[in-house]
Amino acid sequence: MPKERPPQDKASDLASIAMIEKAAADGAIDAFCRADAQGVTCRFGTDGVCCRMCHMGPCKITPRSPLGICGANADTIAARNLLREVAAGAAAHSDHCRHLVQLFKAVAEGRGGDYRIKDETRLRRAARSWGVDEVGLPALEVARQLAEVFTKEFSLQEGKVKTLELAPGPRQAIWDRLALAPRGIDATVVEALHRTVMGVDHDYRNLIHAALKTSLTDGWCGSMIATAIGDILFGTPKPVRSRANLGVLEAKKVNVLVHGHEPSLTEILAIAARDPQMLAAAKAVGAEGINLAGICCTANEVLMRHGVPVAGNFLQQELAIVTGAVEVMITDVQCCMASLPNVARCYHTKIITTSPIAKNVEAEAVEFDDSNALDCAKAILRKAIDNYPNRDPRKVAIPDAQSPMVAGFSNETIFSMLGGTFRKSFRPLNDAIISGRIRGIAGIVGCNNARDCTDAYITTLTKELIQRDIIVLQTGCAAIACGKQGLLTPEAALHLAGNGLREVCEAVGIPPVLHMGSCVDNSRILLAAKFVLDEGGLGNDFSELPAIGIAPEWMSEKAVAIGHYFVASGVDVILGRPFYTLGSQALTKYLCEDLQEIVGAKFHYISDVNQAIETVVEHIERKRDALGINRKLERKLYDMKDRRELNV
Ligand code: BF8
Ligand code: SF4
Repeated sequence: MPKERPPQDKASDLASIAMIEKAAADGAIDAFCRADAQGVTCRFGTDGVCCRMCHMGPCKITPRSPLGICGANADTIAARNLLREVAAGAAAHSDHCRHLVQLFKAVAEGRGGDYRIKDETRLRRAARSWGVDEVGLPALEVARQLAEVFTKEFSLQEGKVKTLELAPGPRQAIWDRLALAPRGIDATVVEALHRTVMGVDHDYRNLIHAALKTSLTDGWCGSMIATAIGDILFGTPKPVRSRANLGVLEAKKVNVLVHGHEPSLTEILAIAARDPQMLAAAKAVGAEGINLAGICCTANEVLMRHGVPVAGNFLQQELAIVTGAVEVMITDVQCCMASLPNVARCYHTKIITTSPIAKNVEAEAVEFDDSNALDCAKAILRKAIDNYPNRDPRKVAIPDAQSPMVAGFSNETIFSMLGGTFRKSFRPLNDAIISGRIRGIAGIVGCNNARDCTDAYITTLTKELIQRDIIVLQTGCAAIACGKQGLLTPEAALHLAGNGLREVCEAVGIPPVLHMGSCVDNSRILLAAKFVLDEGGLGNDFSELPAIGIAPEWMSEKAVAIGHYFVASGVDVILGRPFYTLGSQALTKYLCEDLQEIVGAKFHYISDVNQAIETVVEHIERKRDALGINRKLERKLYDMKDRRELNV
């Protein structure tokens, strides 16, 4: 039997540790147990040299059999596998985007049911960004034309997607020169899959070219549009106070957890949960009210816009159920574990799936209908209310753990916080970086991973970097990990940030770690970097910025796509665990060295947090040197001769 880790090696926060222990006592099997049961990982898998692209295989590469039956070597096989991951990750973000585009189109055409355009200023700004002349047009007409532009981004067969034009000019020129600019999302993802079929692309460099191109349909297209539509329909996030960790669940209320990624359902649930009729129904079963809380990126979406508290990140989805206090967990797409109904069976919790493309044999499926959203949301809430009397008080143990946090840092917010309402500007940030009070910018993003001690790498790295005057931008489960540790409050700046960063944070009233949203909102980080470039004084291209991206505990294929679009944009990326490429020296060298010459950035595989801290600092200081902003002011002692020369 493989060895089981003690709870404190599985998770780094006390609430999670307590629930891991409770799960064991209650007979619930969680992801950590299953990770331990999996034992040592298959080397052919982690090395990326297992190929099942055709049915002569599966083939695996070993010293004795260095070629698959078709002759594909380790380089080809590992690169093909990696490209498929990028295609899957980009497809996930972009399909999520497609759903939002369809909803946006329906709203524009007056078929949007309970959805409206909430932020017309954002709509008009987006229209201008995507080349729609909005002047003099009514909002719905602007939306209709913009929806058409967005729809074309999926179907474009030739040329390149329009969203790329939001990137800085020099980066667009690099993409053009390298033929990296993708055509439509659908065509690009289809091409990626085609190229990985047996007997097509065998050049690992060409396959990575395809991976970078495909990833751009995510970061500089699907995710960018998903963020824009989210803001238009549901409101552009502004700073909002809330709380994070399992302690946000309430013993005397009906607890409803939203989990997944698509914001349309949760937006309406947030409204439905405040409905007086719903509240009366909850009281009628003896509860004091309805408590809506989130898990994963759906949590980030409703947190940013409504201040709805966050119960946890990826690896707390099962642990939330283990509290015994959750009436219903509502899932949609992505990162919702297959195990949820199994864990729920130990308690009274109902798992409800809502997407026709994401069902579970053991869960109840209630299809969510956009055109009848409020009624659907209320029907689901009613199921939660009806389930409240089934709660078994002997099984309830909500950890007394929650930290205050401030989220909602859209770029619009950062602009006005830095520059003031009347002089919105990134200038103070650029000035602080140029003067050295802030050394640089780190984007810490992505998941947590059941094979690691959850959240430990993310939170240690974040604390150490702010201490070294590096401002940290976050999204996804990494942001929630830091929220649980109290790092997302302005007060954290006082205690933990270095002197320079602290001064800046105090002056403008921001935390040293900025929560910028869900994983599709990594597009906000890309745009923040662009606004820094536009402001001037820090180079012309992303590759010149003292900035770096880090995914410390990533696990999802979506993170593979995200890593690629950051590198394709010229931003180095540190990965806390390597891609499945170590079986190919050539491919690993290509990703971690050669790409530097080609796109101006590369990947770093760094599993040790201390080494990651060192690499971040070195990288940022090297970029500062190249920009010439690390120049020491030389103090010259003048003698009489010098003085006479100065006078002439
Ligand atoms: O899209 S960070 S575990 S929830 S994949 Fe998933 Fe990873 Fe969390 Fe959001 Ni992103
Ligand atoms: Fe084997 Fe080649 Fe088929 Fe892959 S594509 S399974 S390496 S024969």
